[in-house]
Amino acid sequence: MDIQSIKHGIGAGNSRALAKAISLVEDGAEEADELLASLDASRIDSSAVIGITGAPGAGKSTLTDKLVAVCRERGKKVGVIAIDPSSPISGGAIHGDRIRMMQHALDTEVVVRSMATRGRLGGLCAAAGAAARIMASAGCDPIIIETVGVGQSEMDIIRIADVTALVSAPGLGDDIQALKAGLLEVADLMVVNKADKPGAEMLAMELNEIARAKGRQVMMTVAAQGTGVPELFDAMREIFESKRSSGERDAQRTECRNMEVVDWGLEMLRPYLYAQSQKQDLETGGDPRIRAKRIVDSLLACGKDR
Ligand SMILES: Nc1nc2c(ncn2[C@@H]2O[C@H](COP(=O)(O)OP(=O)(O)OP(=O)(O)O)[C@@H](O)[C@H]2O)c(=O)[nH]1
Ligand SMILES: [Mg+2]
Repeated sequence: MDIQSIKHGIGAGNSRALAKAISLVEDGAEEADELLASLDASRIDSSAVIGITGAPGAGKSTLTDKLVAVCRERGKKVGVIAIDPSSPISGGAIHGDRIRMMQHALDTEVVVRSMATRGRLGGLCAAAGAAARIMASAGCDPIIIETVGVGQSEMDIIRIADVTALVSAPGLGDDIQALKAGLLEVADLMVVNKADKPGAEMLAMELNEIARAKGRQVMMTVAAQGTGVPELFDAMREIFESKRSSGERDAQRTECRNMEVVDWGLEMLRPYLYAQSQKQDLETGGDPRIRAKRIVDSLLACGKDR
């Protein structure tokens, strides 16, 4: 598939062209720039990026799957980006996610992409941000970004997504304490999944106290049955629209773009830094931190001469 047909294919919403485009960007191909420059800004602007994050085993993948089903019932084309903290090869978590997505496997209006975080120099912003924009250009709205596990990737997701839901469930033990500390501060709404299990009401009440103080809502779902999922989708869409009209969404996206520039920049610099270090090692040696500073200083001095 040549670059012209990929560009044309994205505009026409062709899933194969879309997948190819994301691969070109991930592989750092020459044509990636031309492709990214040709994306549809108005589609990118109107498409909602939804983040699903939370405790391991809370039901994020099940919920994502059901959100996809709700979108499909409403005739929407959906993009899903699954963030995998493990390597692309071991891929244990992703395997399960893939299986759960099987019911949408033959649906060309559902585009699923998984992305590994391990081995990535910067955060997730670069890879996932570009993928989300390509999906949006191909007509996906919303784009759902789902994380696995707790860690740095969660904060990145919250940056990339316009609206983020923090998913918890009864019976997960101490995880909730960790959630309370950090992520509750930044998530747009909280979901108590597994509302069919004992302890769900109690958990919702606990979260409600925190949520009320922050002006956030707590919603209950039984993702396994799809209960509460259409309501959750509506609530997320509503938050998206209100953030869009208040300008908050634009401010968030601007911040995310800046982070993305940093990510890309670091990724592009990596081979140069490595090569310089190899050279330096033979000539001078010294402590790695000092060597790094020397390389960066000389790079910055070059920039000033221009
Ligand atoms: N009882 C009950 N079980 C559920 C519900 N939603 C999901 N589960 C089950 O909970 C388990 C974990 O669900 P996942 O969707 O894989 O959870 P996850 O948050 O994606 O898990 P990780 O990706 O490993 O962090 C699975 O066995 C689901 O079938 C629910 O609403 N009620
Ligand atoms: Mg999962």
